[in-house]
Amino acid sequence: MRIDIVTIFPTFFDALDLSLLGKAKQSGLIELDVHDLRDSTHDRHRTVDDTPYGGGAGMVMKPEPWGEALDGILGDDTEEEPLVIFPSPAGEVFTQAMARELAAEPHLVFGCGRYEGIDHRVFDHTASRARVRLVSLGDYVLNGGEVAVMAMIEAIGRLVPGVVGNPESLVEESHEDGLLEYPSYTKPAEWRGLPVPPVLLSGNHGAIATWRRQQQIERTREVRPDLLPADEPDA
Ligand code: 6GU
Repeated sequence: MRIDIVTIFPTFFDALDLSLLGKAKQSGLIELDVHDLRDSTHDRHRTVDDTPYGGGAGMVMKPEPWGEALDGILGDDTEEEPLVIFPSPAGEVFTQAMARELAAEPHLVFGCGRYEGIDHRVFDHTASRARVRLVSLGDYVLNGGEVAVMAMIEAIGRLVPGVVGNPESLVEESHEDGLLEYPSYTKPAEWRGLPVPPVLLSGNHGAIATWRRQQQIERTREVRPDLLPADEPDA
């Protein structure tokens, strides 16, 4: 998978060299390029923002640097049409299902906005030559798209085949089956007076599976009842 990121804070993404994603980059499973939006400016101050037409608080990102930066990235993609994602609190909400969908794309481009957003014509023009999606992490406001894109790339990257060594560890996770994950325990069997639930030491795999399923349903009902299907028999 190829990933391009356009941002005014390229060093933000240095953290992607760490851990699993870093290994995926080194092995070539994920090819990541971070582009400084200011490299596509031509004035002495490398200006990327200006005051909003119609008035109002804050600044808006100018269209010209975005146009030039995206020309450079989209222009040389000859094989498959890239998908351009603009992180935005006004976008559709990012989910595990969306992460799965995006993990199957050969080329993702992330455009990180700052300030009050990007001149809207950038979205319209980009949509005339590539698929475009506005994606939000959730119902709260961040100062810019960088942290959101880091989260999305981590969620997407670990689903790219080969990035996570044991693919089975991807199956039994929160949200993969629509429920929250069951609680996990390791040795010692008793710690600070707290025992591990005895069923987990029983060796009875059927009983363990039933207990874990019950825990998933109970947890989900307590903290995320919105995730429970209406017809969940044990709910
Ligand atoms: Cl994707 N961007 C910003 N700026 N704020 C957000 C967000 C994205 N998702 C939630 N809040």
